[in-house]
Amino acid sequence: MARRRPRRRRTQALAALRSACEKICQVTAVDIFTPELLAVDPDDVHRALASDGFWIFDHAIETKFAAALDDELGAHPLALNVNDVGPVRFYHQTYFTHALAASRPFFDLVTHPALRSFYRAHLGPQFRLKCQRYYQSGRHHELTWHTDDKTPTGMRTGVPGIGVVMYLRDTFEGELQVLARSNSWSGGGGRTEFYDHEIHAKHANDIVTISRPAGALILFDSRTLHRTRPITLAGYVRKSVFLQVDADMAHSEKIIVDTQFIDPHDDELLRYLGFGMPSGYPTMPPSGLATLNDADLRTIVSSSLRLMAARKTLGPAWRALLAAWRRVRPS
Ligand SMILES: O=C(O)CCC(=O)C(=O)O
Repeated sequence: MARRRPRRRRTQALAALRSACEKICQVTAVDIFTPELLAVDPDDVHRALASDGFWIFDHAIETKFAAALDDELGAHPLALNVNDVGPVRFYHQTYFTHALAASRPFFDLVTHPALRSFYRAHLGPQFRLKCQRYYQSGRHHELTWHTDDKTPTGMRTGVPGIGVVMYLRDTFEGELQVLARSNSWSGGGGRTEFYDHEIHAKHANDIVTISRPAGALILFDSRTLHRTRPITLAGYVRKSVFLQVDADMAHSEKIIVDTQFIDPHDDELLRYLGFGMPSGYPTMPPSGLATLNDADLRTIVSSSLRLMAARKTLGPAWRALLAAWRRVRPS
């Protein structure tokens, strides 16, 4: 009798360990990038970024991986009074900025050696993750023409950098648009924001609308003008990953990461994630109560009212029952 219990516990512990290992194996067994992407010569990417200002690879992310990542991160509820990282609502968008602290697959994607080889080819050995996000964009979202070589207050920095967009679902609405070769002239006037009408008037022939199926990978030079085409289709939600990487080692948004994902012997990884370096830039977007949408507010109000009503009615009834039980229970 005395020996059976520990053995059962050991068996349970072994079963739990086996199931945890299986889970890890399942995650790592799913390839992130396609063999075609892994065969790309980083120097070709560099040449395209330098001459055209952007580079597109259609079937870069394995479809299964893209869908699984979207399912995982898209299912997280908003981080409302939860003691963990989670997504926030910003008007027509949902941003999961700190997903490096929530998802191993997201971490493995963002830090993948293939992406790092592209950054190295274009930026040299010193590059750093400036910000990262999984995001969903719904109807009425749009982003005006802009460049990314700037501080959070819009001051041009001139620091070489790369923007990365990955489509997790087919994207034929609200696509990323880039202005071909604008990396060669955008630095001239010191501006980082541009009006739609001036781009259409002066550069209509250079606008590239990147309509692609799930799994597309797009890299653009930080000086390349780009925007998000307005989303007009009711019910449509664009789902993507966005990264900014640049050669400025003294600034980034705050990177929050689950330390168990990190290989402490990978110096380039530690530098990329900014270990021991200043950050200092505010986390985007500046979300708050005012950026929740009407449906969020309705849900919060109705669930709060239900909770308060339950506390006021069931609470006293429960306490009365407990008191009665204490009086009658055998001592
Ligand atoms: O995903 C897009 O369409 C563009 C994202 C972007 O440029 C940004 O968030 O600054």
